Amino acid sequence: MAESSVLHGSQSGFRAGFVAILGLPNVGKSTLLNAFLGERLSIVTAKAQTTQRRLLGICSGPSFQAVFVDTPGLLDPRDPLQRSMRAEALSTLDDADVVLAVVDAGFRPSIDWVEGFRTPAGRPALLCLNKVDRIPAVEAERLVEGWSRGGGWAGVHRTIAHRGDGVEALLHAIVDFLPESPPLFPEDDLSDVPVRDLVGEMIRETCLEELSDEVPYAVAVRVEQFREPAGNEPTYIEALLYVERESQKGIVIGAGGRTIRKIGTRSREKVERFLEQRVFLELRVKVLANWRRKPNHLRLLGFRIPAEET
Ligand SMILES: Nc1nc2c(ncn2[C@@H]2O[C@H](COP(=O)(O)OP(=O)(O)OP(=O)(O)O)[C@@H](O)[C@H]2O)c(=O)[nH]1
Ligand SMILES: [Mg+2]
Repeated sequence: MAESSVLHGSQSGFRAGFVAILGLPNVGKSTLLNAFLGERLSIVTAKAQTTQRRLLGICSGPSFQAVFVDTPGLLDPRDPLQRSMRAEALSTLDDADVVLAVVDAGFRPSIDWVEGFRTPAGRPALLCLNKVDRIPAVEAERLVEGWSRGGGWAGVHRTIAHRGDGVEALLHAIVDFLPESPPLFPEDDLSDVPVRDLVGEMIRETCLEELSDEVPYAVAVRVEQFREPAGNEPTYIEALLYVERESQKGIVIGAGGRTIRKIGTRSREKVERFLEQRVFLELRVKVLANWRRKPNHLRLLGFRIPAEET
């Protein structure tokens, strides 16, 4: 921080700040973050509640640094894990310089929900209508016009996040509302999340893709070992997959170990692409009874527990 102030302190007009990305589950928040960065940093799946913790994605340009904070989708929590997820999402409002509220055009979100959302922030909030490929163009236009007329919003934008449509314009609009400030992070940094945790997330993403119903939600991943390559050897990564019950352990392993092998192969391919290195990935499955309901277990797995539950 001190170093970057010295490096950039004399540059006037540089803008930097935190941008909280908030919205209901599955609206495309993580896809948007990745589109801003041009990098597949945050995990994305077709299933709701993919993101469980906040994740910084640092987007640095010649005259700005937008520090995006991807958050878990806001929902009415049903268990301690979901309470942790909601608290984590809402806590990002405290530090946000700009709020980016994302809604899914396909759900024709009501104006009440959209308006209620903006209230707690008290700082510039932009509204992003994502997935506009799912509704006729005239309807998207009508929604954007209606919400823009309502005032209040610092801007209303349309995007198709997975294709990158509208993302550049949205980024420019966000940067206009960032405060004048030197960069907050070194400009080469992509995130504040350690690489081993990003690897854990890639494994969890694969579990969400390969397992069905409630099972993938009962999987928590912890990377136990991460050894940089020595000479020609691949990077060695060992991860534990925690499930809540013996029966789930059987499902994750699959007949003759087929499922866990597939999860392992697909995860390894993702990690190799991300690290641009050869990887040896070892997965083990362990039962941590009802971890989603137990604050102590959640803490062990690195989740923050809201103050009222400690
Ligand atoms: N058709 C369409 N699909 C999209 C668009 N943006 C994202 N998606 C898809 O929507 C699904 C959810 O995307 P995510 O980025 O994981 O959504 P999220 O809001 O981060 O979800 P949670 O982390 O569960 O809160 C994925 O299958 C994406 O590929 C879009 O503009 N159009
Ligand atoms: Mg997400």
